[in-house]
Formats: sequence, structure tokens, C-alpha cells
Amino acid sequence: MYSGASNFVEGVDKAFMLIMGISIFFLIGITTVMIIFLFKYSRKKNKKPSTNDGSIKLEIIWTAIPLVLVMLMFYYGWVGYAPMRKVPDDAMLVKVTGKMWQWIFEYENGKTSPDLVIPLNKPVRLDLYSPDVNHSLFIPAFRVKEDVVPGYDNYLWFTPYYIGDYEILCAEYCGLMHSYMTAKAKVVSQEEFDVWLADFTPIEKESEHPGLLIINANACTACHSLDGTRLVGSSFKDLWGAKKIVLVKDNEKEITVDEQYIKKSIYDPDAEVVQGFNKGLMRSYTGVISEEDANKIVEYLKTLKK
Ligand code: HEC
Ligand SMILES: [Cu+2]
Repeated sequence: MYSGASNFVEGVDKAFMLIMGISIFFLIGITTVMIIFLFKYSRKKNKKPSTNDGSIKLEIIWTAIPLVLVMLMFYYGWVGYAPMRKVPDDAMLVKVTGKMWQWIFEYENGKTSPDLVIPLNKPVRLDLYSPDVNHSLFIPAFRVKEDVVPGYDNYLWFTPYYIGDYEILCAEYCGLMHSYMTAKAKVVSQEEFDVWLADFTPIEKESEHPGLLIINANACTACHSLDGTRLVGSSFKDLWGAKKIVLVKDNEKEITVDEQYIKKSIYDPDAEVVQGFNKGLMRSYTGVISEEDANKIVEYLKTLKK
């Protein structure tokens, strides 16, 4: 609350606190009155029911008070929201692509980054694109969130006020792995930013195994860990050569993880389902991962065996 991390924190938090305050007031108020009435108008004390209809005074009161309250909510909501759609002319431009299942930030000089690095106290405009499904860029600390919809050019902007790392999330939840689409917003000094922006040396990518690059590019690690942790799928660590029980059309079968088995798992994951895991979660990568790339994955998995 009121962290002040961006220019929008105050406006959003004010509207939020107002609505929250009114809600809590009425929750407590209505519940209290309900309980009091329960006793006051109980059947024991009111043998003969009485009615009470037609009161202009009451009608006016319970129309006017809610009207004032909702107009107040609207006012603070609008005052907080309107500036979000007016981007300052000097805002720095960053193109954001949200795709299954990662964010990519692209700067005007062509530099791309998996994290959003931005200079302190400078307005930044994020142009939002999606080549596949709906996503939603959410940076809670800055109080900004906009949908990223294929075929529709959406945007958002803000000015960061403090140096630090902030979470970036995908707030689109009707899909398998939006919740894994995390990134960092790194607010740095202008000098640090200029150095970073001009630096085009790829981040350690050269030294990484080609198979790992394919695994990362397809976000396999959202479901398969590399360190032995059990996620939605089994870990890739020590997978190569392991003996497993798989279910083939509900019949158990023992297999040894080899090249053929791994490829079958990639192209037709539901054909042989590993015991203890659920089928229907992993999609088929037929047409997505080429035979050549599948071989690289196999080669990489071999290196994960002690
Ligand atoms: C959405 C989650 C998810 C993603 C993404 C995913 N998998 Fe899977 N994978 C699973 C599940 C669940 C299983 C176990 C059920 C089965 O065998 O079909 C599995 C099984 C496997 C197996 C057999 C593992 C074993 O223990 O025998 C391999 C190999 C595999 N996946 C490779 C991959 C590769 C390579 C990718 C990326 C191209 C990938 N998976 C992406 C969920 C996923
Ligand atoms: Cu998403």
C-alpha cells in the first residue's frame, strides 16, 4: 500500500481504499442491523405482524446515499484511471510480446531482453503484442495491468520512482501456464541503463547446450525440472536410462528411457503415460519441435545423468 513505486500507486490505492472502506462499513453495518432485527422483530415479541409501506422520506434517503457513494467510487476510479491512457510524449518505447509462455521486451535499438530493464524517473510506454492467445501484463508494484490480445494493439505506461526489482506476472488464467510467465522489472539509474542498453553480448547463451536452448524456448521446464524436483511432470534429472512403469491403454509396461521413448513422449505424450503422473497435461509437440531438435533434447538429457 502506498509504496509509491510508480506514479499510479496513489490514484489506484485511493480508489481501492475507498471501495474497501465502504464495503467493510456496510458489511459490518448490515450484519449488525440484521442481528438486532432478528431479536427486535422476532415472532415472540410481535404476535401480530404489521406492515409499513410507502415512505417518500425512506425512498429518497436510500436512493440518495447509494448514489453519492457510487459517484464517489466512480470519481476516484476515474481520476486514478484517466491518466493511465494519456502517455507523455517523451516516454521511452518498449515493445512487449507475450507468447506461450514467456515475455520478451524489445527496445528501440533492437535489443531484446527477458526482463524489463528501465531507467529511474523516466516515463516508459509498453506496447503490448501477442502472436498466440490472450495474455495480461501485470506489474503489481506499479499498479498497472493491461490485457495483451492478438490482433489488438494495447499499451500501458508508467514512471518508476524507486530503484529495485519488481515482479512481472501474466494475469490471464484461462490457459495452462500463464502463471509461469514471470519476469522482472528492474529499475536502474540512467547511467546503468545506458550501459545495459548499448551492451549486445548475449547472456551466456553461447555456452548453453543446444538441447537446453530448445527446452527453454518451449518452456518444458514449466512442468519438468532439471534438478530432481517433481513438478507437473517428472524431473529431467537422471531420466536418461531410468527404468519406468508406463501405462499403455491402461496396461502396465516396463520401459527404459531411451531415444525412442523420449521422442514418443514429445510427439505423442498420451500414448505411454508414466505411472504416478496424469495424462492429457502435456501437449503433443508434433510440428513444433523438429526431429533434429528432438535429437538435441535427447543429447541434453543424457548430460543430466550422473
Ligand atoms: C504442461 C506441462 C508439460 C509441458 C510443458 C511438457 N511436459 Fe512433458 N510431461 C508432462 C507430464 C504430465 C508428463 C507425464 C505424463 C506422460 O507421460 O504423458 C510428461 C512426460 C514427459 C516425458 C516422459 C517422462 C518420464 O518420466 O518418463 C518426457 C521425456 C517429456 N515429458 C518431455 C517433454 C519435453 C521435451 C517438453 C518440452 C518440449 C515437455 N515434456 C513439456 C507435462 C509437460
Ligand atoms: Cu500469458
